[in-house]
Amino acid sequence: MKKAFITGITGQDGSYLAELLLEKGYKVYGFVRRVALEDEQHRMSRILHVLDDIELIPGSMESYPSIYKAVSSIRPDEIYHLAAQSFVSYSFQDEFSTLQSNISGTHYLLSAVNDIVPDSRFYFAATSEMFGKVREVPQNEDSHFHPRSVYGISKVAGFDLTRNYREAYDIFACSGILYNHESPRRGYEFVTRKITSHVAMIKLGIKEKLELGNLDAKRDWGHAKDYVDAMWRMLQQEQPDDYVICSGETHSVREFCEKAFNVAGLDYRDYVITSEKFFRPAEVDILLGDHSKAEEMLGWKPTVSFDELINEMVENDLKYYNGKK
Ligand code: F7E
Repeated sequence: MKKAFITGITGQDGSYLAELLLEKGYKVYGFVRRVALEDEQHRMSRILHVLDDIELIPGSMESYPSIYKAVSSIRPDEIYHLAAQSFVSYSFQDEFSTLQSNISGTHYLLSAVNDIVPDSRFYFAATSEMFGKVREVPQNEDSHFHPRSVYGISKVAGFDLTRNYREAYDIFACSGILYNHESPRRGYEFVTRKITSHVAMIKLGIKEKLELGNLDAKRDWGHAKDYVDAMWRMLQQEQPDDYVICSGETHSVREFCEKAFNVAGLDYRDYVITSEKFFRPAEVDILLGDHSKAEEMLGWKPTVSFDELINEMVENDLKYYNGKK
């Protein structure tokens, strides 16, 4: 039985990936903070339904010894490194801890993998935020990096570390350059879930308004469930490589609002207000990816459309808040 080790297993992607790997017959191990183990209902809400089928190892991406111990005890065949401080806005408020945990955490894990299981396969969660202030539209694997946040900077460093372990030590290490990916399991701080949860609360009379920042930013949004499948495919290839994973469409935050409010029969212009406090010191104006390489090499392409994604998220939040009333 193949063994997979997932960091960030309690997050949106970690939970979908754990389900996928269990379906494929893997033994799944997750790396979690000790506090999560003490507060299952909240911190592990996305993986409660698979808790009996997986094994959780307590530790921290800030502690090399805990990472070393976890990798030594599991000796995984595949490692999926998803853990990160991933909220771009927060990275402006706490630059130092974002850099520390995102860069050192990745470096510690790569180093432990190289020492203990050099023949295993390693996946790094890179991001379209590395492109930042883009020079070309759409972007592909060869596009220039110009990150616009400390989060983006930390991911460029993680990407370079991953590539360097591949080139210097022959580790089977891949990076998925994933564009925004959403689902009903998305955290409430990200704009899509913030919008769909507010649509539901406004529809049900729990809230009156939705305060947002830049409505003109454009993103390439896909479904997280599709994207974790691409991660797995990368590690099944003959050669390690890096891939852009995206929907190949770009839409503005305003368009997302319009469609999400429409699902509930509302007009976003009656409820959305903008506030300076949600604008970023440096914004990524437009992201649009080209997934030709993934399609050709991995046989991967997205299966959920923009409209389907929005419908699923709004319906889910309507059901959730209805149950709370
Ligand atoms: O913002 C604008 C905001 O926070 C999207 C992460 O998973 O995807 C995500 O990063 C856009 C930005 O995601 C609000 O200014 C307007 O232009 O949902 P977001 P993100 O920053 O694109 C990439 C691929 C990652 O790697 C990241 O880890 O929406 N926006 N008003 C707002 N954003 C938020 N959060 N809240 C607002 O009120």
